[in-house]
Amino acid sequence: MPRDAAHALLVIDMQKDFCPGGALAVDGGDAIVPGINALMGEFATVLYTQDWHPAGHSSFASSHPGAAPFTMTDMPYGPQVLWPDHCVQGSPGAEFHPELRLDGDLIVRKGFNPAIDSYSAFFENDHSTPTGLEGYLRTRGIERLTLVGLALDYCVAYSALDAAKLGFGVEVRTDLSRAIDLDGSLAAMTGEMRSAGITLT
Ligand code: VGL
Ligand code: ZN
Repeated sequence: MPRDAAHALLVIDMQKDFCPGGALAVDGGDAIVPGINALMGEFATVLYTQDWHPAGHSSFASSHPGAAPFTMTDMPYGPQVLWPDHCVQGSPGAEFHPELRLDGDLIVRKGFNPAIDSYSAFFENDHSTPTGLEGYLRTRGIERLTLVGLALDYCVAYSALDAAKLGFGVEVRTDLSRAIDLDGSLAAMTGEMRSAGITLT
């Protein structure tokens, strides 16, 4: 039995590069695929995000001479983690996990602007450039979201926080998500999500 039509499932960045063996692998990233697939059966509306960077993206450490991955830099829009090259448009690592069900409704690509990273499904990291997802959800009558996927302390958390800010009811299934946990990011983002009234399950 699907849940009510105003409640959608948002599957964040379940791509090969975020799974073991990938360029920015999250521990246990692939272990959540069967549970996510099963959960899809409970929702009438299923949406996905796909991290989708051009080669040489400004969030890649390789684009900053001398910079190591997992260090910080200052971008015009604020502090930014420098990542290993990952989810390059058209590369195998940018593909979804091969066992992920892909019979849902919409795929939102993000991170394609060379100068701005985009953790959230709603806004780029300048917190003002929209992806268009808000309009899609509102015109489809979606009022509540359940989030799953990768990574809990980056793209899942930023998406959940923006969704809550925009007035959607938000639940994050932490059992169907896995974290990168860089310098305490998991504890920090968990705290922020709780303060924002997001249900962590
Ligand atoms: C992500 C870092 C860089 C994520 C994406 O999906 O959480 N993290 N790009
Ligand atoms: Zn990325």
